[in-house]
Amino acid sequence: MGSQGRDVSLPLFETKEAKGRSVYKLYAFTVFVGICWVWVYRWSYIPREGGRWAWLGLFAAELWFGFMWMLSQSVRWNPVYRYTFKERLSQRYEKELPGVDIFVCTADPILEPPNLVMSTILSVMAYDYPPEKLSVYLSDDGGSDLTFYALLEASRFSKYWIPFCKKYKVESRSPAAYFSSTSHPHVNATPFAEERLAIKKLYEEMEKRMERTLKAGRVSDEIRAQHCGFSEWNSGVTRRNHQTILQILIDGRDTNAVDIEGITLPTLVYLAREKRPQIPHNFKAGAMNALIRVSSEISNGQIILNVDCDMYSNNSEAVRDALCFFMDEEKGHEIAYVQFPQNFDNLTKNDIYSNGLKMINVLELHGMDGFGGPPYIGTGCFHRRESLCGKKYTKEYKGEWKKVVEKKQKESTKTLEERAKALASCVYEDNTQWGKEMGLKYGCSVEDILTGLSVQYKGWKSIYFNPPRAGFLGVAPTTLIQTIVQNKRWAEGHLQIFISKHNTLISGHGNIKLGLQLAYCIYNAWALNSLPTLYYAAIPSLCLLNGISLYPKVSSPWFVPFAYVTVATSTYSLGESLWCGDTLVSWWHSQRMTMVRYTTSYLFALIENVLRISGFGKTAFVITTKVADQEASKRYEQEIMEFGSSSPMFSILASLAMVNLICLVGGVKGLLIGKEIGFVEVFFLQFLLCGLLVLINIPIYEALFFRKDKGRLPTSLTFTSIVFAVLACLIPMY
Ligand SMILES: *[C@@H]1O[C@H](CO)[C@@H](O)[C@H](O)[C@H]1NC(C)=O
Ligand SMILES: CC(=O)N[C@H]1CO[C@H](CO)[C@@H](O)[C@@H]1O
Repeated sequence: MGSQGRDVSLPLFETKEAKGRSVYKLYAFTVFVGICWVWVYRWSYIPREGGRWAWLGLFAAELWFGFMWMLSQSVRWNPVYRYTFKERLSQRYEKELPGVDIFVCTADPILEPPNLVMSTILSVMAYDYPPEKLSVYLSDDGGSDLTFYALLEASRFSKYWIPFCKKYKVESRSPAAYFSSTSHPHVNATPFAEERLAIKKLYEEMEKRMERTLKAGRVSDEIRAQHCGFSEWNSGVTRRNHQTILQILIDGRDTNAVDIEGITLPTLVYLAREKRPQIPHNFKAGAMNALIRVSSEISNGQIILNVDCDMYSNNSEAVRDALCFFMDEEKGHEIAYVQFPQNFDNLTKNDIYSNGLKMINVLELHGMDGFGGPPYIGTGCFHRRESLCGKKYTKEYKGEWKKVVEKKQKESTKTLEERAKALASCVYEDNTQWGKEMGLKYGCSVEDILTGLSVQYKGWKSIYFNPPRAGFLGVAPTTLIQTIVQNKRWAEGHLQIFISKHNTLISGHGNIKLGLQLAYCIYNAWALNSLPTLYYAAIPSLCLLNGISLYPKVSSPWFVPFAYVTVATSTYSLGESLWCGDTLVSWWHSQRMTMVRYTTSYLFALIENVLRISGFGKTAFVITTKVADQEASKRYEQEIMEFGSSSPMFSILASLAMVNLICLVGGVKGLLIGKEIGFVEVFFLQFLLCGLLVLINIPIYEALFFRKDKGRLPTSLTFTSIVFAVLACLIPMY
């Protein structure tokens, strides 16, 4: 690897295992024993009548949850943590750092506002990395001249922004985040403060111009005259029907492409791949594949970074961090991608919709890393170009970083554009392996997961890197329906993988480690949790109402395993949540959101898969909006759940909440009348379950009955949910 003469005895990164795993394993063992006793009890005491079916159903649900609990152990068994040594990288390889191509995908100028996208673009252009080796590509699936215009503005602003960032080592390098954060020294009259003020003014002017144009909905003739690229939109371009539009806004090879200090700028490219109504465009995966090909003509960086358009870089050294893994002399050559966690900067304190994914980010992905690597989660991920393009890993493979060809052809920008354009046409992929064996895979709503998995099947490893200062910060959904829809899309795609030939239990055998095979199943089988959860959230309560006992008495020895499993897993989950950086209240919210996701998102994901297999529905990519109206934003900040429409998903939630309320009231009534001696003793666990469900649903009762704001549940839904709930309560239990 051309490392002669260097001290390569020290690695570029190190890996540490989590501490205290033996205590954890002991705990897990006791819970496992408890679960087995629960099963034994269910099996031994099946009633002959009076609740036989309810009992059997509960048994099935408990079997399922028990197995899911065991699967969830895989990601807790062996978490590992990674640390990088960037000084060593710089000492050994500063001169021969590889080219890095950064892909940003956007799909809609209204849902994903251009100023958000441009902040992302500017933050990655300003990476602490040799600019001649950095190229930034924006794929605009909206095919909108508004986005092109915004990028043009960004390219101009970058001439001021990048030197400013580098001179003063500014963090974060998203201008929006930088200027909106308040923690800046207000020292006047230092050169820094003056320059900062001047740049801030430029930035605000740019923002205003973009806002004005966006509001007008079209680019004014005056602006159109400023760049010949706008002429592409002369010929009736629509979102779904247009030729390839490729514009190299900054050509890094061009000696005139410099910032105000005379330093080279990173290459900046706008791409709207060709779209025709009758030809499937394969959503984000299609856009990524077009970018892979186009970039191979223009810059051909050996490393590809893929970020969502709303996910700015919060750490200018992230590229170097990633390279510490790829360029490590001993282990680097087997690494296909380095995944950063998906962090967010607009979560409220107690994260009401549990969008922070803390448990996954802080714990579970480290667990997967211990078994060969995290999945590719579609953003904040550095890829080795070769592995993303379908190359198989072999023992002989050695990454060659030195071959960085000086691409200083004398070809003009125009000719280069023309040549690259052909690669983004919609017929280019016909009869090729693109979308199958090359690039991102098509036909799955979590194309990223599937792609990462198949890279792992090809023998590559991946790395999860979660530094204390977040590498990337994105925008999380801020309403309930957005959260539910996003989770539905994820669960749907995961289930599609689970029931396909890519299922990790089958195809993974011999390709990836057992721990990883099991870990993938936790997520792949998400949607299947919906039915057992619905069952568990309704039937024990209905049986309480009907006076059918489903759990052991408090005085029975069988009560012990139930109590132990419940208390131990809840306490552990609370502890884990606090350890991951959540608050007590956010843990409680996350319990509610688990219920919500399991009974709505996952149920619909399951239904959609059933429809798809039986040849009805088709998967469609839904972009979650990044804008919310003002009142709703305010409620979000106050952590009030946002409903506001009568989605069928909400009907389920409301009906379920009503069922539990009625059952609890009915149960308490039975208690007061004193139907039986020892009523509480017999029904203790059912009371507990039903009571907890009512407690956790309090925000839903508020939205049904007490709230007056626009985010409440509509009155019609209040009625239907009551009717549904009463009907459910009238069903006799067997
Ligand atoms: C983002 O970067 C800023 C500036 O370095 C830092 O203060 C902040 O903690 C980072 N955010 C996260 C979530 O790590
Ligand atoms: C884009 C967006 O919705 N941003 C919001 C993120 O959340 C903060 C409050 O926590 C809002 O101020 C932002 O407007």
